[in-house]
Amino acid sequence: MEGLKKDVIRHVVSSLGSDYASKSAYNYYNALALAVRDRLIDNWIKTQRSYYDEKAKRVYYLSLEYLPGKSLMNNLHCLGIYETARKAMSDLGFSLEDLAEQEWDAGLGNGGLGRLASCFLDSMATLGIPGYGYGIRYDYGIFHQVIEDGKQVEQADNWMRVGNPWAYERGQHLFPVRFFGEVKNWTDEYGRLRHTWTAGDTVLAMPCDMLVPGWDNHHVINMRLWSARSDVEFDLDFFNTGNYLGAVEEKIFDEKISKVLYPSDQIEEGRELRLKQQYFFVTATIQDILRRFRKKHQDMTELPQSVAIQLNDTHPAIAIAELMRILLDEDLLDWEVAWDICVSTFAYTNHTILPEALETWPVSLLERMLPRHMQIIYEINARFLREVERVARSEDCGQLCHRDLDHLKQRVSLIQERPIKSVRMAHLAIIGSHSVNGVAALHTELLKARVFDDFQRLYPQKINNKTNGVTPRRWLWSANQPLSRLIASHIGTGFVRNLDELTQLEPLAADPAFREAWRAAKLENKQRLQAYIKRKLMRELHTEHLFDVHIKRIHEYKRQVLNLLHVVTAYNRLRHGQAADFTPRTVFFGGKAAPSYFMAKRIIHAINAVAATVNADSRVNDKLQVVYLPNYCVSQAERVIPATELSEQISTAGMEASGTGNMKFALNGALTIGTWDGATIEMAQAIGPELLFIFGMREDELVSLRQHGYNPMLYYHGDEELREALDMLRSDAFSPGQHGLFAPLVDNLLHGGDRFFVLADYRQYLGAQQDVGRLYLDQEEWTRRSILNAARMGFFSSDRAISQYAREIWDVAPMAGLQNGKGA
Ligand code: RUG
Repeated sequence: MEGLKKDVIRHVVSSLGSDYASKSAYNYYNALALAVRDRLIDNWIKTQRSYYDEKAKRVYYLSLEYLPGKSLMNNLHCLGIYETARKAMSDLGFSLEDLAEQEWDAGLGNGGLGRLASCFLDSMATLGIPGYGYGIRYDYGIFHQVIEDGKQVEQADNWMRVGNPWAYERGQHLFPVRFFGEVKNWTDEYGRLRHTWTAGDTVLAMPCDMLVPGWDNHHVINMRLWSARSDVEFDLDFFNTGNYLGAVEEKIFDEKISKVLYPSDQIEEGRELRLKQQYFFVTATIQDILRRFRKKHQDMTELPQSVAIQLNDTHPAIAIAELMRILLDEDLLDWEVAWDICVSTFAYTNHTILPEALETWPVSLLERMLPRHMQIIYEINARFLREVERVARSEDCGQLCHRDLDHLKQRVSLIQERPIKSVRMAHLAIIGSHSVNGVAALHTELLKARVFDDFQRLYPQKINNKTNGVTPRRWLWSANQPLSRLIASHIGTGFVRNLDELTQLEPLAADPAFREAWRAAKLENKQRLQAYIKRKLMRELHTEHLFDVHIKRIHEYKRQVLNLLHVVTAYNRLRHGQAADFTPRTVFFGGKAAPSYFMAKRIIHAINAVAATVNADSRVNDKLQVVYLPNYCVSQAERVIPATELSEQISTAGMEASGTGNMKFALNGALTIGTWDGATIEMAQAIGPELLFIFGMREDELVSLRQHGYNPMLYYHGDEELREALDMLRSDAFSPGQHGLFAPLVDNLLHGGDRFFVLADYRQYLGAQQDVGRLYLDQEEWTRRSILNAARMGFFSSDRAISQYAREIWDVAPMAGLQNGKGA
């Protein structure tokens, strides 16, 4: 402890240039972070060296998004120095918890996809997999959400303003990134046509490394994030003519590439700068990967034995064309050889079946910005379509009908002709990869049967499932110390590394004393949340209420509106005196809406309007409260999830690819009210469906309902309570003086086809909520189920997911000496 204290003081003085006696929390947080980083860097260097020494096959995880959140607590726990740090900082006059608050969330992602990437890096580090995360170091992460007059207002997330003590910026290792320009043809000595791309503009990519430690194993992996730097400090011509601003303009323009994260989620914006970001990140990453590979290899055909590249969604899919370009134009390999290398190296994870989220890029844009890549994509397509023809005509192509060949070719082509001629990035990713995986069992089945059915017939082995998982280090141990300590006191701490060990809790569910202790841990977390809400929102929570929580991105398919209709119905019952047996509850909502997503923003407004009415109504507000948690982010989730008793996972069946919040809640002992969707299905199967509140129509039932003509008006006319709730929303009951403010929401349901079947599931949802209320009154039974939920979550560890990727996709083994946890 004395060593840590000394290091902290030294950093306050020599790294931060401050007086250690000034006792600024900001300085002491930074100094502590630097002292922790010092303890990571040696192991990071040793880890990187060991990869070379052991000629390890490396995994590169390419993701345009990460959501690490805050690093301090997690890193202290991983290093096993949490208690030491707590005492050291207390000696120095600080509470560790307060210091941790000084850190800004690294919000370099939109939601589940980015958080999954961060969980995966944590698991690679813990399992000893030689892995690297690659991404972009956005200067501005996901916007900061404030709620003003009930509406979302976006503010810039200037997370770098106060510096980032965790990152090493490596200004000496810059990689050139080229755009635009032209392609020249030439003939090589064997008479083969070759191509050289002479680019118009060049930008530089600077690596910023953030260290990701494993759990108690000395294995520290790297998350390398690229930051754009101009290759001109200033233009001398301008400078000489006295035009200083002109001289720096180009520099500012170039550095714009990594300025800001695109805040869309499941809605592709298709903007030129976004494509620039994708290529910027991909080419710098591929250059870095090949630089490392070439240190030990001359023969490029050995690449797939040494390197596995996982594409997190289609965002980095242009990497396939980029690697082909390098192999063809720089290494001068033949097409077939280069293509084999690519396909054997790349693997692609799909995260959605929503058509509006499947990326396409206009051919005209690609031709201008990346002319050589567009040529390569055309060539990949031509060869692929010839192959499709061959397979379709072959005897063994069971279901493929060659009479339908033209249609088939149009459907699978990399190029879509309408509405504008574009490249389908998902098709590029599928064709250029040896593995395509979905993220939960149902999602993968839908990929095979619906979205990519043609590809499933063409390549029956390619599409596979890897159900998502979450890291128990952050989402149980670090976020929920009261519960973790209780668990550890009964079954030891092995569960942090091997989550299956939680099954040892099962017999304890029958022990009243253990149940009481379990409830006490939950209460402690509820009180902690109460204090937080009081501080942030100046609201008093009732901790004896059932805490019912719906936090995730705001999207129509996630059906926050269904939850809101339940709230309005409960409100009506209470004020009409029809709810004598109502179990008091506080309903929490939280989440960000994409700034361009009108309906999602209106949903936020409606939730806040209903909250204002309900909370102000003294007839009901001792029994029903609604809280909107502004600026939902990783660190907020770490506070809210441990305090949650009911987890809302109510997406339209078939629409949520997996969900990972669902796993975090159950792991922390919340019971789930949910639809038969995403990974909630597998959770119900692992836990026992009777221990969750499952309701609603299933995916195949919805398909058939749609086919037979779904008429939401029938539900409206046939259900008095539903009608009352919708009419209130449409009128000014929640928006005094602003008649019709929420009419777009209601009209969308009643006259817009209710694409997400809110009305079809309303009555069943109400029934399930009634079951929830009833069960909550029986605290012994509730607690028993809560314990069993947590005890059966072992499968949903990201360690299990990463082990499957490593074995079944990457063919990568953990580093010797690390399999059992402890490092050398
Ligand atoms: O919506 C999905 C979630 O269901 C899933 O759990 C998560 C991680 O796999 O990815 C989310 N997602 C999908 N985020 N962006 C997309 C589409 O690009």
